[in-house]
Amino acid sequence: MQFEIFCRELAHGAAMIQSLVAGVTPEQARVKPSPEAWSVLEVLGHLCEEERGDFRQHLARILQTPAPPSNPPTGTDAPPYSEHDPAQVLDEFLAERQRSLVWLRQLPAPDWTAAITIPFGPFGDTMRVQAGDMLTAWAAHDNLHARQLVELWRARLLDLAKPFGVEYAGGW
Ligand code: NI
Repeated sequence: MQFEIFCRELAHGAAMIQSLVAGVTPEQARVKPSPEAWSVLEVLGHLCEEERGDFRQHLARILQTPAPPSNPPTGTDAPPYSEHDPAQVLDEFLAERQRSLVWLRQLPAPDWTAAITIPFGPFGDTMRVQAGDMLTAWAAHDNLHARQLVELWRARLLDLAKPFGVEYAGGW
């Protein structure tokens, strides 16, 4: 397990997400390019929730160690992210990621092959997950939503470009 490299990947992942939403106005952050597509704000809200309540909580459970406290605590009655300021949601995500990294780096000799079986997917399936799977999936989750933010960036650019076109850039 290349633990320190994965810690750095998680740090870079947060920086990448911050870059991908740079310059997005609060109005643009609420735009959904299609009814089923997420807005930038929804992606940021999801990343915040996942940071607080998913990866590090599951990793802590697998390693049988306490997870770091979240701010606000998970499960509290906060208003939905659609009512929040996108810049504030981004800051919350970055602060939670920082907490995660401090927590990860103080773990004493984690057993990356330790495993639990957890619910997975919408159809009541379960999955056996090792600690190493959970850490690497955490970084891959940043990657997945970065791709989504690139698609949103593209949609925003096309809109901003009007009445001009971006065909000269090459095929998408
Ligand atoms: Ni996700």
